[in-house]
Amino acid sequence: MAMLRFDSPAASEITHPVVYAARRQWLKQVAGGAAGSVLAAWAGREALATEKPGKRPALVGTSSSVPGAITMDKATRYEDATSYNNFYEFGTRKSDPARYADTLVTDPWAIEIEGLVKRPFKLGLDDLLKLSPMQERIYRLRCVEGWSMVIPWVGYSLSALIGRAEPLGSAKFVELVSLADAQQMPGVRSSVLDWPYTEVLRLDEAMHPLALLAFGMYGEVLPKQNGAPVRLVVPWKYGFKSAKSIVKLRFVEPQPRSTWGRAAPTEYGFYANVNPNVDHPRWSQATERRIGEDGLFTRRRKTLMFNGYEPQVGQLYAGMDLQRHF
Ligand SMILES: Nc1nc2c(c(=O)[nH]1)N[C@H]1C(S)=C(S)[C@@H](COP(=O)(O)O)O[C@H]1N2
Ligand SMILES: [Mo]
Repeated sequence: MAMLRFDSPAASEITHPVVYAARRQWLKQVAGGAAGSVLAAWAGREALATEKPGKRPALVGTSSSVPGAITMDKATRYEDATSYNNFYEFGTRKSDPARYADTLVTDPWAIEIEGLVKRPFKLGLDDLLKLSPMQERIYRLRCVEGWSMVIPWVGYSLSALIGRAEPLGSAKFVELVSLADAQQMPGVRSSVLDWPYTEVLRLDEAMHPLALLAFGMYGEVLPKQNGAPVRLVVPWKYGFKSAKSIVKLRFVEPQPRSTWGRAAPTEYGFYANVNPNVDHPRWSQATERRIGEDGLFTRRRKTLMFNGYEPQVGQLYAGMDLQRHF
């Protein structure tokens, strides 16, 4: 496997080189029995999931050693992070997800792997939980609307699942597809967005260690309004890239559009990297309001390039015109 050739006739049969390393690491972990004993914590999670914080089953991970994975910013209050949400499947008001998401059934759950992969398959929640050791990461999340939060997530790098998926050498993008079930999700009955909610990452972005597949937050399983049982968190991109309640990963080429990209292509670009120098057509992105810091004299914070993760992810976009590729 050392000599990967993209011009060979069998190139489409070859595992993508950026994925190959992740797959090897995943195999090592499985072989070494490093899978965490998080399963017990998930017993009875469904029954507890709508109760108050502290009563939820724990989901703890060791602190992450991935560079940039821990910010020193003060974490947003749990009450704020779970009551001020965007999850249009449950309504367009910030208070809707906390109010209505209890109808979401998070168990049983599975993620389907399809598209340009060696062979399509499905992974159930129990297998997903064992795929890689859980880590705690404290990330800033910056919403395109101008507010931000700081959340201690629990999960592992998306690269672990991609390594397991074995995308072909021809795969260049990965689509992350959220559940769209009108029975469980009242918002899906409206046409406010083109369901299912879908987001897209370039494969090398998806393989970056900071891209997190999250199963928990604040040491507990994810509340439904935050995207239970499994969601994406891409901290250097605007919040809408971080798809919730994911049921499918599809490996593709050419570059597909995401749900927001289709809805308003001039407002929500493909990359959606946090960038204080590129305004949204209808408002500035130079500053942000940190949820929980509200008050008459609270100053807005300066938004940071790549949301403060430039040292870690800047090289992914080297030489790119970020005004054009916003
Ligand atoms: N499936 C789905 N995922 C979604 C959304 C959504 O409406 N549906 N909203 C996005 C937006 S705009 C933001 S800012 C974040 C908010 O995540 P949070 O509520 O956990 O803070 O989720 C993102 N993921
Ligand atoms: Mo957002």
